Amino acid sequence: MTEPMLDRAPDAALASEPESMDGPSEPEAATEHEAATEHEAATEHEATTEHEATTEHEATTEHEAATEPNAATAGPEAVTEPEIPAEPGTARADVVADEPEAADAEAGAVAPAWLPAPAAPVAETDFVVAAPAATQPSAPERAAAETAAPAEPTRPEAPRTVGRVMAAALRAAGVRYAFTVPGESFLGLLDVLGEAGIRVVATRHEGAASFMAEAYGQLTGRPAVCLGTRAVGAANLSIGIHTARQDSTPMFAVVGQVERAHRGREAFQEVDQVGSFGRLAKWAVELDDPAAVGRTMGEAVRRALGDRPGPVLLSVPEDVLDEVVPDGSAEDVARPPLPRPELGEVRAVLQLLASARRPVIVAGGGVLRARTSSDLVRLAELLHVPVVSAWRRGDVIPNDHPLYLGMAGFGAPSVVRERLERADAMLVLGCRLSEVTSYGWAIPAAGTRWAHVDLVPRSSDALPAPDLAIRSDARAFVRSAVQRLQAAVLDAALVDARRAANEADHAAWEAASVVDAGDWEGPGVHPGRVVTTLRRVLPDEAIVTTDAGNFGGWAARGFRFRRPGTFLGPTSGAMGYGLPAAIAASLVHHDRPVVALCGDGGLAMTMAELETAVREGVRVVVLVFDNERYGMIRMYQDRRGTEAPTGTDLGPLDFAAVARACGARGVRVDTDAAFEPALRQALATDRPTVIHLPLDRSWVSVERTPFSA
Ligand SMILES: Cc1ncc(C[n+]2csc(CCOP(=O)(O)OP(=O)(O)O)c2C)c(N)n1
Ligand SMILES: [Mg+2]
Repeated sequence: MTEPMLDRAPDAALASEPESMDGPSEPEAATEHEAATEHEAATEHEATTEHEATTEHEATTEHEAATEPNAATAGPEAVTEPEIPAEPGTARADVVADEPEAADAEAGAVAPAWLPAPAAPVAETDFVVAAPAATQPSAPERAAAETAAPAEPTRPEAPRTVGRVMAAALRAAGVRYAFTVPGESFLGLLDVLGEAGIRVVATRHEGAASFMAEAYGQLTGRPAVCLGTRAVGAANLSIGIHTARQDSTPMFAVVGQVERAHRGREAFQEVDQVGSFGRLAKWAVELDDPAAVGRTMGEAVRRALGDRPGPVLLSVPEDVLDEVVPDGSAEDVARPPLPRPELGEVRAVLQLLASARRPVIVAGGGVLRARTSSDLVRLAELLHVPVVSAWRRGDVIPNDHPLYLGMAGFGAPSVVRERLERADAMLVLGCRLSEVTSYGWAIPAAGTRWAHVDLVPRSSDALPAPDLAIRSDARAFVRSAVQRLQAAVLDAALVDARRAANEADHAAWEAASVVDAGDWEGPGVHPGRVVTTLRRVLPDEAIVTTDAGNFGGWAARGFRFRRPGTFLGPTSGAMGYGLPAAIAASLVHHDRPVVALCGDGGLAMTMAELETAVREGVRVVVLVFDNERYGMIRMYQDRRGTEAPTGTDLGPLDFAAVARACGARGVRVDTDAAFEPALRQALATDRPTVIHLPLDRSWVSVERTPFSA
C-alpha cells in the first residue's frame, strides 16, 4: 500500500515552528490555554462558555462548518470577550419580570420564543448584567443633601469568613449557579453566595439539584455548585455526583458537616462524608482548618477542572464556615495549562487515518467541551474519514453531514457497531470509550489500529492498548491536525476508496435509523412519529435532554442533531435527569426551546421540579411517554424468561394534572395527529408545559415494536 504523502509542506517551514505547532504561534494560546492566574482563569471560563456558547454553538450548522474559514487562524477576538461585571443579588426573576408578557398560548398562539431572537441579553449572564448607571446628582444637589441629612454611618466591611473565601474562590473558578435544598449546616456559605455573584436556585430534592449542576457543567463546561446538608442531603446529592464523574463534568458538591467539637460522637446527621459520598467524586476533602481554605479551594478547583474534569466534594463543618480566615493565609489560584499535542504526535495520527481504507473517528464529550465540532468536521472532510459519536454525545457534529455515521451504544442500529468493527484504523477523540460506546469493550476490535487522543487517554486492560496515546485537549489536537492537513496531499486511490465507502455507509445508516415507519391508529402515540415531528418542528438550536428508559431509544436512533451543544444526556444512565437538566439548560439559554424526553418512571422521580421551573420562569417542554411501567426493566425480565414479573408495573398517573398543580401547563395527547399542535402551542407559551403521551405497551423498544413481528 502506498503511504500517503502528508508532508508536502516543506519541513523547512516546520523547523521554524516551536515544539508544539500550536504553541505561541496561535494567538489564542496565551489567553485560552495558558491562563495561570485567577484572573486569567476567569477570563478563560468566560471565553470558552459565554462567548463561544453564543458563537460557535449557535453558528455551527453543517453549512457553516463546511465553509468556515480556517478555524485554526481564528484571532484572539474569539476568546477575549470581557466579563460582564456581577451585580450581586440581582435575581433572574427580576429580569424575567421585565420582559413583555407573552400572551397565554391557550388564549392564542404567540410567535415562538426564538423568532426573532430577543434583543435583551438572555444567556446565563443575565442575572449579572450591570445595573444601569444611576443619574449622578449635581454638585449643589450633593452639597444640599450632605448638609440636610446626617452622614450615613459607614458600613463595616464584611468579615472575611471561610464562607466568603469559598464563595469568592468558586466564583473565580467560573461558578455562576448554586442549586440546593438548604440546610442549617451550611448557612455560612449559602448566605454569602449572592454577594459573590453566584445565583442560588432552591430545588425540591437534592438529587435534582445535583442533576442541575451536572447538566449546567456539561452544557457550558463551567462548573456549578450543588449544596446539601450533612449526611441526609449529601446522600441525596450522590446521584448527580456519580453522574458528573461518568460524564467528566466539572462540579462542586458542598455539604455541611457537624461542628468540629462534635465530630466523632455520632452527632446529629454525622457521617464520614469524605469516606462515603466522597468516594463517588473525583476528589473529596473535609475543610476543617480555616487557615487552609485558600489552599484547599485552589486544589479543589484544579481537581474539578484539571485533567479529566469531574466532581469534587467539599465537606465543611458548620462552625468553620463563619470563622474569620486568619490574615496572611495564602490564596492558591494556580491552574495547569491544557495539554497540547506534539507535532510528531499529530503527524502520526494523520498518517494512521490517511493510510487506512476504512478509518473512523469516534468523537465524544471532549469535543463538545472544547467547542471544536466545526474543526472536527473540517478534519473529517479533509481526510474523508467518517465520524461516529459516542453514546449520548450525538450532537458532536451535525447529523445531516454525509460523513456522520450515527451514535454508538444503546438505541443505535446494528450498522453502527458493524462499521466500527470493520474499521482498520480509528481515532478515539475526547472520549473515554465507556462500556456502552465500546459495546462492552469490543470496540476497537482486535485488528483495528487506533489512537486515543484525550485529556487523560485511558489505559484500560479491557481494551487493546492504543497504538498511539496522546494527552491533548481535543481542540488543540484537531486544530493542529487541520492546519497540518491543509498543506498535505493525500493518496488519491485511498481517498477514492474511502469516499465510495462513506457514501454507502451513510446511506446504510440513514436507512437503518428510520423510526417513524408503520401506520399506527393507536391506542396512544407512535413514539417514532413523535420523534420525527419533534425534529421537524424544533429549530436547530433547540436543546433536548433525556431521561433513562426504553422510550429514549426512538430519539437515540431517529432524532437528528444539527448543532453541537443541543443535547444533554447522562452517560450514567440515571433516571430522573431529564427535567432537572432541561431546567438548567433553560437557565443558560432562556431564548432557546428546551425539550425534556422522559418516561413515566423517570419523570415521576423528579417531577416536583416542575414547580422549580415555574418559579424560575424557565420555558421547558416535557414529553412524558407513559406505558405505566418501568418498561426497560420489564423488557429485561422478558428476555431472561422471568415467569411472573414483579416490580415493573406501575399505576396510572395524571401527569398533566400534576403539571397544573405545580403551576405549569399540562396537556394529554392521545393521537399522533394531536401531537404537533400541542407541541407548537407548548413552544409558543412562556410557561413550562408537560405533554402526557400515553404509549401502548406493544412499543417495547425501538427494536421491538408492533411492526417488528
Ligand atoms: C435512578 C435509577 N434507578 C433505576 C434505574 C434502572 N432503570 C433503567 S431504565 C428503568 C425504567 C425506566 O422507566 P420509564 O422511565 O417509565 O421508561 P420506560 O423504560 O418505561 O420507557 C429503570 C428502573 C436507573 N437507570 N436509574
Ligand atoms: Mg415507562
